[in-house]
Amino acid sequence: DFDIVALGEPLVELNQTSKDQQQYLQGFGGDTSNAVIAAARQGARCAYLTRVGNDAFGAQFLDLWKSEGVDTSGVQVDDDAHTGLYFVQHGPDGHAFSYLRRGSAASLMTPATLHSGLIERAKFLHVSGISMAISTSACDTVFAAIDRARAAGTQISLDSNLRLRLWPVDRARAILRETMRAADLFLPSMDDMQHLTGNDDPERTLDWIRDSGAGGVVVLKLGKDGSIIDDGRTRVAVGALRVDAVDATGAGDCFAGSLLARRCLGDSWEDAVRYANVAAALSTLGYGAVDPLPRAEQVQERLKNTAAGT
Ligand code: KDG
Repeated sequence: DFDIVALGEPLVELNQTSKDQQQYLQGFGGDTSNAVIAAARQGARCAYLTRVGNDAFGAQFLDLWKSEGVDTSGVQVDDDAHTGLYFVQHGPDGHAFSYLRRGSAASLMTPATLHSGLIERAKFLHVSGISMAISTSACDTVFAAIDRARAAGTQISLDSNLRLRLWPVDRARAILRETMRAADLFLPSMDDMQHLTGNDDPERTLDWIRDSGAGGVVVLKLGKDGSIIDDGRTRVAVGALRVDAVDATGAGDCFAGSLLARRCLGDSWEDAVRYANVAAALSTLGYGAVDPLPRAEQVQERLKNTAAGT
């Protein structure tokens, strides 16, 4: 059995490591893949559902997941499509992504090709806005996965991960609203919500989410200001760990994966969010989405030192 089964698109990452020399470090990304690897590093039993190309990058991903202990029985290999790719460029305003992903193997997922038997055996199904934005057939696949999760009693986790280059804001808002109603856990970022609602106030944003019909736990991510947990009755703010970030790529995914992992290991929401805040901060200390994802020992150590004020 599994703690977390995630569904989405893995992307090979080419990360600019220096502004002057045009050098790129190859790594791995894709929000839901990052999340499931982060969760596995915290000790959760994980599986990933996707399609990769029958190419060198697809093979590298399969090796990566296996080496991270992520089950790949739900990964299909497509002979006629490629594994997607993105570049990360760093500037004064943070990082920016450029994608080469149209027509990728993952975007060709359909409900009919969705592997059966994994979602039903998991505590959580984790999906994101990106999983639904990459194509209409992938979006249908997410809805099919959610139906299966509901029928099996598997909880549904949704990260907003809004990418406005992938879909128009009106469609993103409508689909995310529908999905957040189905979610037992919704993980929006304040940035994403600002694009969807036009307001930048956390309390009003949480009200908007509740008014949209979200009935589960909502954890609103405020970046370096931490997060607010809204369990439907009370709202609790949890502070973030201040670090000198090098590259924030994948920090939100690390947050999602670590939070889910800690919930599966029995933490309260507040403890799990506190843990995930620290894990996400540590993940920004190196370049790339996957490489700097911390392991449980590192997060525990940092939590201990933070509690002791060192
Ligand atoms: O959160 C990091 C991801 O955005 C990155 O790994 C690439 O999945 C990606 C995307 O579609 O932006």
